[in-house]
Amino acid sequence: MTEPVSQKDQQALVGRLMAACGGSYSPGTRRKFFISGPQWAASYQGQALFHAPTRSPVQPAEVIERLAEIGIGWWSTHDTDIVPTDQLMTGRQDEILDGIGIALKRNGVKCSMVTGETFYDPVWAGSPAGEQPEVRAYAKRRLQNVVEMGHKLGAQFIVYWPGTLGYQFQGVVDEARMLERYAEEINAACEKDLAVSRAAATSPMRHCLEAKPFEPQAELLLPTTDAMLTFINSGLLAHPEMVGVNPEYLHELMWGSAPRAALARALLAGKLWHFDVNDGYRLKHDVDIAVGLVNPLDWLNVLMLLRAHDYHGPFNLDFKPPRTTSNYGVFRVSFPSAVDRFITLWEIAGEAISDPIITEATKALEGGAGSVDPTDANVIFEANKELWTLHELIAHRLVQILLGLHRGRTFSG
Ligand code: GLO
Ligand code: MG
Ligand code: MG
Repeated sequence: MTEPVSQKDQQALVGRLMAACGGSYSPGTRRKFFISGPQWAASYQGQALFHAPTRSPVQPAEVIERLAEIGIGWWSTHDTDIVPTDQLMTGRQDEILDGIGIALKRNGVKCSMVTGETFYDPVWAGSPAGEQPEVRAYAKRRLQNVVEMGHKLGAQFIVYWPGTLGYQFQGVVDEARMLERYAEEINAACEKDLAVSRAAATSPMRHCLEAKPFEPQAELLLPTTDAMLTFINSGLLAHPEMVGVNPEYLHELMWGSAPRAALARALLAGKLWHFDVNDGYRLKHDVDIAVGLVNPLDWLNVLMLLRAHDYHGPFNLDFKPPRTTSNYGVFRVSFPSAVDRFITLWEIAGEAISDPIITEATKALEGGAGSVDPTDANVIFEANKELWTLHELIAHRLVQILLGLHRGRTFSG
């Protein structure tokens, strides 16, 4: 029989076991990384279609304070995470933003990104770019208002997850028309940004499109980061140079893609500006598990790619603390452990990149076998076949480095 732990002793138990886990970085070290904590992740109450909330609400000022204690130096938010929908674009919005500005300053946290909610409110039921002109005019105002909020909070990035841009029933909307209309809304936001930044003599923000393959519509018009890149280059955007992408690790995995390959395509297009980091499973719904809890090896590979290609944008912790984690656990376990796994994987990626065995094997593969008859496939294959064994050797080495086996962690029978 195991001993029950009474309610009053449970936080102390979690705190003690978390400390016993070790492997955590100091707030100062964590702050060196461009990691942002979303308001919506920290204040998520665990609710969903089949789920009642399990946690109580957490106000922005408290989120900012807790992130600062952990050492997360950046904060991101939806417009409606901080201003109720009916108070947007009113004097109350300004008061709220002033209060948040004070909380940010007091805690030494910066706002990195703002984003518009275009999925939750009933007004978006038929998508933010549907048939009715008044809905689209409201969508434009909302996005332009997000731009203003971003400037006020000093954000460098604005993210657009279009949410309900899609449909439940085929044949109701004209997809091409809907995309044209959505582009007009992004254009309105870019124009607003240019006007505001010109007037304030500041730089315009980086506008980043985020795709998701399923949810919250049955069919979505921009389901993948590649679709977003095509949209940026479609000729519909008035300022394609202002628009890049915010891939989300899990959103790419959900449709069966290799997230690392999706990131590589965005990198090559010069459009990888912002990155939502989390974890989950292929071909399942958007479980938004914290980074590295499901696919640490894949994450190691992702970070090797980003380090090798000098990605310098934010890593936005777009996960949902699970319903089984308490309010206390969100800031004692969810956020610090997510940051620490991320930093550890980042450092392991650096180690793997400079590992002498991987370096030598990679160079050998790139050197090839030397000059052989260039017209004879069989001769080329025979000349190289021993080199190709290095592929599996490199894969083994990566797992060794990930698990620390190269440092002598061996198991004997
Ligand atoms: C939902 C998205 C969402 C966006 C956020 C930013 O699946 O991941 O969290 O990242 O709305 O635009
Ligand atoms: Mg996201
Ligand atoms: Mg998600």
